[in-house]
Amino acid sequence: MARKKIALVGSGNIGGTLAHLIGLKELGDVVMFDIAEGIPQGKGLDILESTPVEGVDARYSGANDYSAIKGADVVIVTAGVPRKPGMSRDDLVGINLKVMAAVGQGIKENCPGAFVICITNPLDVMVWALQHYSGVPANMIVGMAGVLDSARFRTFLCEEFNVSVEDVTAFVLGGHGDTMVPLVRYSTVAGIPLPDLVKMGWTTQEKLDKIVQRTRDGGAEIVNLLKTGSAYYAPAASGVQMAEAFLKDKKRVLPVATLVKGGTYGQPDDVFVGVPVVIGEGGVERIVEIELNAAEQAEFNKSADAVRGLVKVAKGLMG
Ligand code: A3D
Repeated sequence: MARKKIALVGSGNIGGTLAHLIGLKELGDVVMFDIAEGIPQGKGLDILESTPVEGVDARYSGANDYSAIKGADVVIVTAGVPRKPGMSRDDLVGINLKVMAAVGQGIKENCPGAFVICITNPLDVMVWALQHYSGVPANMIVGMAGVLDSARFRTFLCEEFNVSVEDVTAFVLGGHGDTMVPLVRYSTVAGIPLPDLVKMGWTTQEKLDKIVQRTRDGGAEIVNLLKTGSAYYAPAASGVQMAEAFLKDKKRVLPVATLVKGGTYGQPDDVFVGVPVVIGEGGVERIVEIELNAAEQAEFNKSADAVRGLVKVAKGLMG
């Protein structure tokens, strides 16, 4: 059986980390693409030269021409510009929209059957734009945000409770932005929901509220520390988990940005936004619609409306 082909469109900080992790996990052969000449070729060769040390088999190549992604099984898109201190994700919409137009065309011409994972910000709007430009069916295109936001939430909860990362689960819904909705009721330590842990005296409501806010600000916290760009280790790990779920038909239940339509999650019209889904060989095989209480639904609606607002801005720019 031939190895799977994974195309990374964008070979910057996240692209390079994705390439490294994919090799370490032996998920397939990697093609790195970028408009910057020499970067995908250089990073690809560097990582290839690490494979004998690691004892993993994966081929690497780099390219500046979209024909290199022909026949890819998975495409992970990080092409574009990250934010700098003082910028919001939404400030990137104009510049990264043009990038999605080019990437979408490249996918359409070379690998329209691929499972596409978008990471470029502002996330939910870029997934919408990439689907528009690539024509990939809605079940085969997702945005990475919820896995990362949940991982940040889980990290802070592990620190608070001093328990293993393996025993903390968390759900973050909504758009990837200031309006994201960390779901406290559905987040647990070994199955015990967070509100119960407050009752058990493991933490206080006040501390929990602070953790929720830190999760919302998780991206900005890193941007302010790095000053020259945004997070890339955890975003890459999150993207790889989603790719693995598809490639190995794992049926993982993961929060991703997907097309929510037909009244699902109480939405009046179609919108790409973060909800839990099952990912397997069919891409998004099912949306998991959990019951929200009135406050959670209101927060989710606000988040979905923020995405709609930005899609409107994007449509205006597209003319
Ligand atoms: P960076 O290291 O700058 O890499 C981006 C790469 O894209 C660079 O190598 C560019 O040369 C390349 N590029 C620019 N335009 C094009 C184009 N038209 N075609 C192909 N390649 C192009 O950034 P990064 O890797 O740190 O971040 C990439 C994106 O991910 C940014 O938009 C970030 O905002 C976003 N991001 C999203 C999350 C989420 O959780 C959704 C987290 C962190 C970063």
